[in-house]
Amino acid sequence: MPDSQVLTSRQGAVLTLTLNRPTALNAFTTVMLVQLREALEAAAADKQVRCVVITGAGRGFCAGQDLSDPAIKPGFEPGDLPKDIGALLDSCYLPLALCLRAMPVPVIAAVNGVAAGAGANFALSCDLVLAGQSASFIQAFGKIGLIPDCGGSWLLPRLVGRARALQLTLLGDKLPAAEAQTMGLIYRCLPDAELAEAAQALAQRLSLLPVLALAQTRQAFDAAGLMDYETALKQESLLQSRLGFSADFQEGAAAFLQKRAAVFTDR
Ligand code: LHQ
Repeated sequence: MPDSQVLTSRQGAVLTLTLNRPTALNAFTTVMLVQLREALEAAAADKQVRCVVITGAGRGFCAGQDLSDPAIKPGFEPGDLPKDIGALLDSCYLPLALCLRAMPVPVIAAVNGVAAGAGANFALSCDLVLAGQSASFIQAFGKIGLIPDCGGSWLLPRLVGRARALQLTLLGDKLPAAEAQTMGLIYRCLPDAELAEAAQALAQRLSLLPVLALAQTRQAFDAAGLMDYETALKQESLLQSRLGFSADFQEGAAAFLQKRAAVFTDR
């Protein structure tokens, strides 16, 4: 679709989704949020896709919610009533975030420029976050009178601890990608010119691994965060039991014993 706000391209088993509103730094419109979720759902249903990369067109990754979108735009005339932002979260952000966290394959964010507000938290919700040196992360919510959304309230303290999460969100300062790596917020900061190729190489590498187990690792981490130790151990037994019957485990163990490269096929 030429006027799509989310572009898709395939390289082998890797699907790349590009947020495509470069003149507005790829700020999320209602249309883009729906197209992004639909693209992720299509990837989840397509057994040929074994890894997804998400990036932005132009100089930004995503500037968060488009504040001029009719769904939330404030009225400028006396008597204009505010819109219900919670309704937009419920209808668009919540299903998108849940879809991302339930993806049956690894998802890489290739953050090519500024990631602000919900754009930052969407990127940080991906499994591995690569960022170009000129990229930055801004928890822009407080400056416009909101709290961190798109999973940020859950994710940020878990990623960097309460003190740093509060620093990032209360102050809302621009965090350069290199510092984001140092504080453990993201996986890796790279020279801008290397980002796209590095993201593809990482995605190709992941696509050759048993992606079923990789996706379930993310789900096990997420669920274990809410469990006591013994319950987490029992969850490990249950998930491991299921994976033990998978073709990928049979293949992985056999390939090791037969001293050959494994070929994984499960999804
Ligand atoms: C934008 C935006 C934008 C529209 C840049 N909207 N046009 C909130 C409400 C409802 C429901 C769900 O959840 C949320 C969560 C959120 O995401 S709240 C946070 C929303 N985002 C922001 O507050 C960030 C606003 N943007 C900025 O502070 C700056 O644009 C940053 C720091 C991201 C980049 O600054 P610059 O590099 O100096 O670029 P710029 O400001 O010149 O922006 C370029 C263009 O993009 C410009 O348009 P123009 O026509 O003047 O060239 C901006 O108006 C437009 N743009 N962000 N969120």
